[in-house]
Amino acid sequence: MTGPGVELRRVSLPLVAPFRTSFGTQTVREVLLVRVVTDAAEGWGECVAMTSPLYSSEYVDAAADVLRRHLVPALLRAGPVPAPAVAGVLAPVKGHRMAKAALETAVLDAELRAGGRSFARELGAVRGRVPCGVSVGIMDGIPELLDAVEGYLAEGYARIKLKIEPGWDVAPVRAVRERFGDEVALQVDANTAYTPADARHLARLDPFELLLIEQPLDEEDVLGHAELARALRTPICLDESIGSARDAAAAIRLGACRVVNIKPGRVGGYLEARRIHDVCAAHGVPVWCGGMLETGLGRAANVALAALPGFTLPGDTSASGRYYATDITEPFVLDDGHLDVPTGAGLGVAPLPDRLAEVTTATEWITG
Ligand code: OSB
Ligand code: MG
Repeated sequence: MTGPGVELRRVSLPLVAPFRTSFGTQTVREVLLVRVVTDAAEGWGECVAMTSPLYSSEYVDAAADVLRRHLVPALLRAGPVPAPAVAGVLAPVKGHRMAKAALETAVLDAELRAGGRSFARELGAVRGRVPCGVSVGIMDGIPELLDAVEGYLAEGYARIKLKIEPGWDVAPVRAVRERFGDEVALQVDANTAYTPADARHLARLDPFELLLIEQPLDEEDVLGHAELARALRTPICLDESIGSARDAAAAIRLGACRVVNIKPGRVGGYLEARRIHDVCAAHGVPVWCGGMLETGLGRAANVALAALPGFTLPGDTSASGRYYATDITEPFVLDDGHLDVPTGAGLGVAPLPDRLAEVTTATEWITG
């Protein structure tokens, strides 16, 4: 391999337990990794697209296709591009923010590794460790849910998020409150499973003093969220609806959310994620760092982002062991409910070569 190039690598990692949401059940995480090789360094980016387009329109085969056919060729044609200019080079391609985020992250990682600077420092982190929450899937029954929540609380998680859907909402929330008390920081995530006609039903969650309800309505229904917000005491947090800093500004202006879940892999990368953070901070809107079942690579960058000052709520930045028995990097381990922010150059972590080889299902190399 001479000169700059980009590797697309597919890995397949079994989850420690099935993860059920209102849009489906995951048992295996198929991940697309992007490795950018420059004269000075190499860098990694993790694409958060899932196997099927059920959380959002992107999915892993489509991300690989648009990277291979459009995004990587555009980047290689542009010659050496500093990370802040990558988004502009990729802008003629509409959408595909998850694919773009992975490529930009890999370029940024290579740049920072070459310069000996960490993601945390580059993004403006103000903390050395971040408090972590955990996202708890829909279970077969309340006893199974209570066992799962008990285990996570015993591990030290600072906040519990319950996945909900029609038929699994008030009862699990009530059960968790009755068993573990009002002090537990508790929130719910519907992944768009409700409609505006469910407003009165969702108001039944109000007595449980949740931190927030995440994305109850369709991704495109920002106005619907604004109307729902007026019918609920529980603050609305948007996830799927926020694809950019402009989306965040509009949603806040409309009164569609009082909290934002910032998912770097969904908004086109860490630089746009920071702009969302800045917009929210300017409006006094608290944010937290979302997750997409990332490996240690994506987790490292998420934890760095979560150390910015506006991230005042614990994120879905759980320990590696919540997802994978064996991660592709050294595992992130919870300490008193926190994860340490990596301090090494770039992401501060790298894939363990033998482990990476074991879980790799395909690789391809793209050069100009
Ligand atoms: O909506 O936040 C979500 C996982 C996959 C896709 C969407 C979501 C999630 C989670 C888990 O809730 C987040 C994580 O722990 O990585
Ligand atoms: Mg969500």
